[in-house]
Amino acid sequence: MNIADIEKIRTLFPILHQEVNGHPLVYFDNAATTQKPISVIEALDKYYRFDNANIHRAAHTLAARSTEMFEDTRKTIQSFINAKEAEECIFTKGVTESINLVAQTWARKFVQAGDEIIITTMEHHSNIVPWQMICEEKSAILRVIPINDSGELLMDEFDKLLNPKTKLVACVWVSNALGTINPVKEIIQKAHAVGAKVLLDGAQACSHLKVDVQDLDCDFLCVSSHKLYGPTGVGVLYGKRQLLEMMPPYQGGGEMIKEVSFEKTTYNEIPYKFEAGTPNIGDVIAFKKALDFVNEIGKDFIAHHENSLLAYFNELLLSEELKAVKPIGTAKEKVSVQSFVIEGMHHFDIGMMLDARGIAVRTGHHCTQPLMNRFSLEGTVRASFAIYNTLDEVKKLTDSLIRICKLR
Ligand code: 7TS
Repeated sequence: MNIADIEKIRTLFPILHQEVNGHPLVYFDNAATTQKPISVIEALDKYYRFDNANIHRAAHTLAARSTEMFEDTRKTIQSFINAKEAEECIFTKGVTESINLVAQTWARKFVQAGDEIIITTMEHHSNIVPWQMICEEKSAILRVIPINDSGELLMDEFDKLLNPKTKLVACVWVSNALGTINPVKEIIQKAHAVGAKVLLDGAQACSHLKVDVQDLDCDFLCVSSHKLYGPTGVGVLYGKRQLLEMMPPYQGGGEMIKEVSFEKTTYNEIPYKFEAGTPNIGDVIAFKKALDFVNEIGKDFIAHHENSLLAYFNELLLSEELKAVKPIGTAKEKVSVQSFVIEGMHHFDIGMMLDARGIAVRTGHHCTQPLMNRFSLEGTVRASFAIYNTLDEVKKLTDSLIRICKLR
């Protein structure tokens, strides 16, 4: 890792250069949302100053310009995830909407009574509740892959759950609470062998890992812009063309139609069939700049730097003064997310004390209540590191934790 490079990257993020509670901000809540580089902020400003117009509809110059930029983001995300075609990338509000879209269209059409959907113990609520809703509606059955104490999937148990009634495996690629990287390629191969489709929740994976949907052969991948240095309110649903074409529309309205009469409406081609109404144009356009930012730095460099932050944090946690700190999520394969608890202290109090020193972490159940139950916890403190974080900041966190541990 080159410290000079990281210092240069930090200059691209205006928000990092401020004091919080009298201390320089240390932002370790990146799994909730990442900060945005200046290129993203300027793209939003430029769009509303010079280019704002509704897309796909008018003959005028601004509309043509904004349509071109909007579709440019689609091409950029296509190559970012290596989809075969840009039309396989549908813009949504985020991962939550991408999952609900598949649940309410594909699953509603193809899941029947007695069919089974498999998820994992470490899913975010957004990859649990939509499937519970469809299972209830269809009298289908939700099955859950258990995990070990390190937070790794028990793949033998997955093998036992798979059967010809399995219609879908909906699985988080990287756990937001534990950081575990799941063996998704193996999961996809095994699921396909029994004829099931696979949806990957890529909310956390896409900012840390290389993504190649053709190599993975996943059927659906859900992506969120705001966890990838882009604006909030933008996500992507990737789906294989053949599947998207078989799916009914999600919402009815403008843009998703070919022709409307009171007797009958015919639907537009993909991706527009799934993009009813005026989308979040400015944020989609700015999302391209976030993808460009990640591409310029490169996933190898990002992974290398983030892994060194995680390794340093875990090394510091071994100190005698921090022996009350218990890491939660110790999988062999993981990204730069570390949950922990301190014996005898409430996670929320720890979060407040860290905030008093300008350190932003997440506390609570991280929208993974069943996972917290698996560890018999109400919640954890979670530090999640991104490309602009430094070893020095990690040291500040452990120094503060030492002080907090002394208060026990
Ligand atoms: N899936 C995972 C694994 C997530 O981490 C999140 C958000 C979502 C789905 C929802 O994504 P969205 O695009 O709809 O926002 N995770 C978190 C978090 O860990 N703390 O705040 C939000």
